[in-house]
Amino acid sequence: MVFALLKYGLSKHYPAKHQFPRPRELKKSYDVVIIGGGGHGLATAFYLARDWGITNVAVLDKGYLAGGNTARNTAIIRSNYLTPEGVRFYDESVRLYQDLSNDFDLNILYSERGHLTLAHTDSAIRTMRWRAEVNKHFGINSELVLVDDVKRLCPQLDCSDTVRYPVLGALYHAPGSIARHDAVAWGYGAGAAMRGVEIHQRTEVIGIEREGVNGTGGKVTGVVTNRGTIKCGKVIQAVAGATTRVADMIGLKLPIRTIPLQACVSQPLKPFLDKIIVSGSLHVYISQSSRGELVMGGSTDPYALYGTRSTLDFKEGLMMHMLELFPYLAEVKLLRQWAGMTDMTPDFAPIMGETHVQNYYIDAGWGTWGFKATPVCGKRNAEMLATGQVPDLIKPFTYRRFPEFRQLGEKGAASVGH
Ligand code: PYC
Repeated sequence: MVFALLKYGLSKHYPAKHQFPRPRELKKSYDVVIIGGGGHGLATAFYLARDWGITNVAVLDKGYLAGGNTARNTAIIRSNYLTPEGVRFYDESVRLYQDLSNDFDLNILYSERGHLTLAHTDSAIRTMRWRAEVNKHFGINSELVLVDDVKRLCPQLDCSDTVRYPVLGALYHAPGSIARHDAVAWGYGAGAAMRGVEIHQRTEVIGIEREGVNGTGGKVTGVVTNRGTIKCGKVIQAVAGATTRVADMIGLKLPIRTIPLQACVSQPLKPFLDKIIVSGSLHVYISQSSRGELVMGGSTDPYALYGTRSTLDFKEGLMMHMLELFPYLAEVKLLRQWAGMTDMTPDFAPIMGETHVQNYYIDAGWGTWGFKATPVCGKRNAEMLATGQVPDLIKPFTYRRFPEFRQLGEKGAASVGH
């Protein structure tokens, strides 16, 4: 073992490739164009190539690879949702995540921690019980636990009854995990590129070409970019934070509001917190990364904005609530603060599947749950693009549910305050 490690350390030929193939000129046409080189776009390209042998694919990103919300989340993975549609969907994602390091031959630092969503009121206990029952019905490991079990599971938490909002219980979801978000993006991107997919960064989509637009959406035929126009068979957009602006190019109006979500990390500390803790009422979520940093966030900003600036207001509010749960962290320093842009839908569920334009598909409305959905989105988007059939798992997320009054009601499963 020691010699193997030494040999590996001194070798110039590491198994992991450090470079993607150099970008070339855009080709004149592709079978599939994926708009958005974040986790969902790259995962779609990966499964298209690996599972369906479709490699005449271009992934276009106006910035750099995985530089949007894939780089700006807090890397929590869970399937303890509230609606049957949500639970089934995220369950597949969790199962895919569990094998991802093997699929990539790259360690994504997947770490199963157990996830506690704290309840501080009777009505929160009722929602946790509801979630636990729906979860169990679909075979998901979740249960309602009362305060003594919360103390046992996470002795680091202040569970005394002298605080402003004493902990009454929690939804405990043992499979709740964290992973390294940039490794996930890298694994999908490298795996797709290795199989022949082209990844074009700094390639902004500025228009969509269609034919047969006669009072209908018509059919997509090409994509106009800042580097020229390309023809294509099918297009999917996966551009969290810019969804409405890209959808506008095909005249699709979506009920999405884009709202910043801020987060931060502390200086690294010795490992002391293995559970992921969420308190919707206190607007706090926290986990400790494998580097020892506390990864923390709270609630979305109170207004819609296309911006990723950090505010003092957020930091003050979050720390005030954090110290109610972990009073002994008062001297810990913050290291970094950032924001992502969340595309919020009215029912807190995503928008996926076909659009009114033939062969133009959408992957959107990820609010504050996009990272955990990355593998299932990639896998099912790829199936949809390859077969032309919308998979059952994503049918409920059609944008048509809004005009047809079939909203899903996933708000009770949000970890983030709104
Ligand atoms: O839905 O688990 C979640 C989450 C945590 C932080 C942002 N979203």
